[in-house]
Amino acid sequence: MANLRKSMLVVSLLMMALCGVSMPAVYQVGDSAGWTSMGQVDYQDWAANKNFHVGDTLVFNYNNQFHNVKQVAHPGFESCNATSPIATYTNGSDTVALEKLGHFYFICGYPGHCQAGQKIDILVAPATSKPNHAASPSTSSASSLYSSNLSWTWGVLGFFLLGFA
Ligand SMILES: [Cu+2]
Repeated sequence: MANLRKSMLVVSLLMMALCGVSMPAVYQVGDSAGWTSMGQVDYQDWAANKNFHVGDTLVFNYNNQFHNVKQVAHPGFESCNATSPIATYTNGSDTVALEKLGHFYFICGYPGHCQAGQKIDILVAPATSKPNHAASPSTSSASSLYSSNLSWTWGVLGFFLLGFA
């Protein structure tokens, strides 16, 4: 029975790997510049070439004497109003889990910093919208959606069988 369990585990892991189920990623906001108002970083540019998925993590690194991180709703993001944040982070090395789909808006709550560009809009998209559809743009999203679902089915099936083997 042990061999069957092992091979089922290998098969299910292999299916998940082959079909491109992406592993959670950790993003340091602004890369080495971190979370700053000094103008070296265009945070919309920084976010624009990344694909954020549920399960990914953001890390905000900054000097907490001069900055903080306020997660706000869309109006607060647009108007740089941090008076009713959804969440506030002040450690200086803050980890934020992206737990659901949709927009996450973050601004610095210090006066003038958001206006100076210390604000970021993170769009968490479904894991199926991978950037690898250059080869056949018209059909690949449908097929990758299918294969991704299939791989999850196999993965779930594999673990289910493991539990009862
Ligand atoms: Cu700031």
